[in-house]
Amino acid sequence: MGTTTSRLPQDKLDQYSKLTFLRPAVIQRCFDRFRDMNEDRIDANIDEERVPNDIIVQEFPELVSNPFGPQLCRVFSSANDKATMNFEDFLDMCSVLSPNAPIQTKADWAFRVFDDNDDGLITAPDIENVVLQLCGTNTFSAEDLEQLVQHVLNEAEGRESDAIGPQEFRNIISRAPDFALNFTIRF
Ligand SMILES: [Ca+2]
Repeated sequence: MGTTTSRLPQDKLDQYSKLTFLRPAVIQRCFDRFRDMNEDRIDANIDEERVPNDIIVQEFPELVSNPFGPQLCRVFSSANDKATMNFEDFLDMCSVLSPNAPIQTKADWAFRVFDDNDDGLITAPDIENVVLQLCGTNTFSAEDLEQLVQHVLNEAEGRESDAIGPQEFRNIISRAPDFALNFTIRF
């Protein structure tokens, strides 16, 4: 009990250091934050402990102020219903959001966040969803929204297009230096 039970075992720490972009001290800090959110605190099996996404979002000021906070948790969740995270899901998210993660890795996960209907392409419904989340539902008329979406798609591909694929998305991100800042949390 006490502080010893909340420390990650050394073998797990070594394993996570190899699998993530995080230093051991940061991994331990992530573990402490995860355990603080977990009311049950089942010590027997770290992998079985799950925390609802909405609690994780609330506990992270960086996520609660991010309009994509809930979707971030969803894409990193290994649960069937995508509504909870275990520690490894949570650590993967922390790793990708860390300043050490390469921008291409951040871009690949951001693609999954924006690909709301999970069909491997960013199309009009996904962009509409992004715009509505960023600007609210009352900002644009349906016609304006449709024009805006088509404009975004055409700008991205540099030609008439109805979808953005993962590679084009990486190219867009590489031209947007602010993107990495918006997809980074310091722990
Ligand atoms: Ca899609």
